[in-house]
Amino acid sequence: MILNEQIEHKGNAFPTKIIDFKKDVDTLYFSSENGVILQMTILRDSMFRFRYATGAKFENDFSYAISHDAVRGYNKLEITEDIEKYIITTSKLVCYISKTDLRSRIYDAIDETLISEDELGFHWEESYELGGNIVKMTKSSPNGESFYGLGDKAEHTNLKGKRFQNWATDSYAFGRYTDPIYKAIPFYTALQNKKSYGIFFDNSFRAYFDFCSERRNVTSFWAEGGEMNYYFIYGPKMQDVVAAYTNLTGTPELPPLWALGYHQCKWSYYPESNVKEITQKFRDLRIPCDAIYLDIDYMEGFRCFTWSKDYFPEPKKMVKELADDGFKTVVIIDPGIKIDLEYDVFQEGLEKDYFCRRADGPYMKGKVWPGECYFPDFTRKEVREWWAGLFQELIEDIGVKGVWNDMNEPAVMDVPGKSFPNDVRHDYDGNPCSHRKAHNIYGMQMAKATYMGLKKYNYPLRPFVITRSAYSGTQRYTSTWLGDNVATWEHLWIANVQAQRMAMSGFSFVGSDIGGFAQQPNGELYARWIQLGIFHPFCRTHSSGDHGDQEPWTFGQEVTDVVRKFIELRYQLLPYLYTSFYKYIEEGIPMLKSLVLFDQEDTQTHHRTDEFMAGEHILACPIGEPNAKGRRMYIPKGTWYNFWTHEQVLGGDEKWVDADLDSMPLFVKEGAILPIYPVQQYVGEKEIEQLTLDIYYKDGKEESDVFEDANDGYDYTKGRYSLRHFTLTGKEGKLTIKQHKSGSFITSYETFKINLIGLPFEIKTIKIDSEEISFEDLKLTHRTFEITKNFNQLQVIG
Ligand code: MIG
Repeated sequence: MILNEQIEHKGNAFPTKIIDFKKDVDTLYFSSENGVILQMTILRDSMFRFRYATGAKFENDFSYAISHDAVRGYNKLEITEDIEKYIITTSKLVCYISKTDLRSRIYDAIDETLISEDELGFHWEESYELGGNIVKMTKSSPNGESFYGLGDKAEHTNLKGKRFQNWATDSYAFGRYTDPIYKAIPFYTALQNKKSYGIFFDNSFRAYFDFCSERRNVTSFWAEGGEMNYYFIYGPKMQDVVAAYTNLTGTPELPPLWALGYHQCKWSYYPESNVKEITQKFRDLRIPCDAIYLDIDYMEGFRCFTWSKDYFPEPKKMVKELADDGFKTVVIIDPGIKIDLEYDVFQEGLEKDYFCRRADGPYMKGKVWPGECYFPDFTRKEVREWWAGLFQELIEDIGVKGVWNDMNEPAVMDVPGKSFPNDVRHDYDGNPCSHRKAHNIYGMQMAKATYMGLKKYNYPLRPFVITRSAYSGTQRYTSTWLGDNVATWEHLWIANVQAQRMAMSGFSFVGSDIGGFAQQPNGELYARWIQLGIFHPFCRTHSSGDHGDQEPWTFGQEVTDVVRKFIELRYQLLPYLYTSFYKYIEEGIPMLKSLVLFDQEDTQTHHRTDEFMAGEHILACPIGEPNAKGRRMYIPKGTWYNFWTHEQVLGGDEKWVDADLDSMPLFVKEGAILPIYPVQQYVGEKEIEQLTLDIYYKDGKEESDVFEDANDGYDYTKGRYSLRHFTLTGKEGKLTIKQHKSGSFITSYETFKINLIGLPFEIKTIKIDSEEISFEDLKLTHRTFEITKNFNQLQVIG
């Protein structure tokens, strides 16, 4: 490991005193005597961008991460100066820029507490061999500060005391301490004194983050090239920091609802008869499933966009038969294109000069599954359009519904570094560069090109893409899985923290290979992993072929029943899950929340790893070891209901929770209204005839939403959705639920089935919109009754 100190001694340069200041609307320029310019942009009252040039000139301002739809604008901007500093004031923050060395210091504008300050601040080292600078930033970190985020790191949720590297890497059978791995997401949040801010270091070169690992009270980040270019985002609520970052880097479209169903995968299901056997078994055993995956063996010699004539002689027919049985077919597509003059994709790529080249002109040649390959330069618009076009047959004609992009770190076999050499050239959309700069965004641009193809040929239905590699902003185009994990209990823990971490890094549509990719789980581990997986936005069992079977029925009757029970639960919770997806894309609220994100005021949450919120109202915690009859877990402050027993629990400390193999610790926040669908074997199997609302009584107020639409297509973007906003108020013998509905979509059902849970009184009267309704009309049995979906106010009176 290179120590900062060693680097510092190699000849760091620092900005000197400010000799010029200019303001251009929302952007400020501070120039130092030695030619450094700090460009500071006020994006929001709580979001500043800091960008530094050395040598008096900035690079072309280009980023793959930033969304075109990012919100911009502030209420207040005031700039003053005194003898030592410039003072920039917005309605949320006050920032000092030191006149002697450009260092910044940021305060909360309201209570004037210090939020963050540069230690050495920006400095750099010239990189003679490769050109440009190694750009560095150090900030002071007070005792007690914690750090979160940073994409897919397999470590403890709280990153304090550790150092990480961002360099997308194929990491078969990675472990808790393997770093870097598949993704490069240079965004983290910090929490100190109950206040949170975030840093997004938008630089795609190999980058490092040190969270008080080398020096106790210093956090630093640096990159091997490019500019020091970062965004400072203030909360003080961490959830607002994450939402603002998510807005800045963008959110996806709604996925088709089937994409939130259960998916089954293996490397590889083939031939066709094997695929049919698997799908048939799901239906026979009545285990819901929406998608079946084909791994690399479906192709002819691993050539992308071909089908093996032996294994899949009639793909269109097979895909149709699967579709008739409620299965969507998802296929893998890798970036490597086999060098084969008879192969049309290769020929065309060669003819049109779409493949990446080495610095001196030869093609980038690397070995992957098909053997020697060339690789498209997805950082060129023309190449992405060509790639998108290659999906026409697969999607439009054959009827494939989703595509899975693997090996896009990019991975190359049997070479040092397991990827392209640094000198490989990329267009970087008109900003030609070496692989040093393009490596971390290569997978993202491939996934984007794939997304464009699916969007075009699946229209008017929605695309579904999965990627293994990602940079910030990739969530706009695709879902993701966490790579080649292992069937061990430790990996169940890793999958849990990785998914939480991805969600707090703006990328909610994430899931692990359930059961583990390498090696084979026993039934108990598989069942416990399914229990975790059904709360992840992307829910797929996947495993490598050489370690035995991994289907829900592989491990005997007891496990099969447990797995069915939990997959059924996922299908019942689909409207809840879909609603949380909607809140994610509309408001940037992560679909999974580590407890620190849920209640940062409670310091007990700052070091928790296992418990998490799935959506707004469900608290889940997987069982993480064998032979458990339950576990201890931290229940956050507030009142909760045990999901299974409906027993009320007061949070604020650790508690033992029973959970035999057929159960798991699950709690519902009091006041929640959970929308429930009937079990279906796949999305769309049944028309929903009634929506069940499980209402968890609260003495007080709580809000819930239910989002529904046509489950696919783009009508929702034209207002054809149904968003029900419920406000529940419970007090002294009276429970009131108000419904506000927006959107013009008409749901298929006419009535709600109401289940009242935890109601502390006997029901004497029920009123809908102030009118008393007879119990007979309501079909009241105990605390369950049916009412019209169109009520404005429901009152249950004791
Ligand atoms: O070198 O396509 O992570 O999900 O099954 C292995 C075969 C290539 C790695 C992926 C995995 C996939 C496998 N792939």
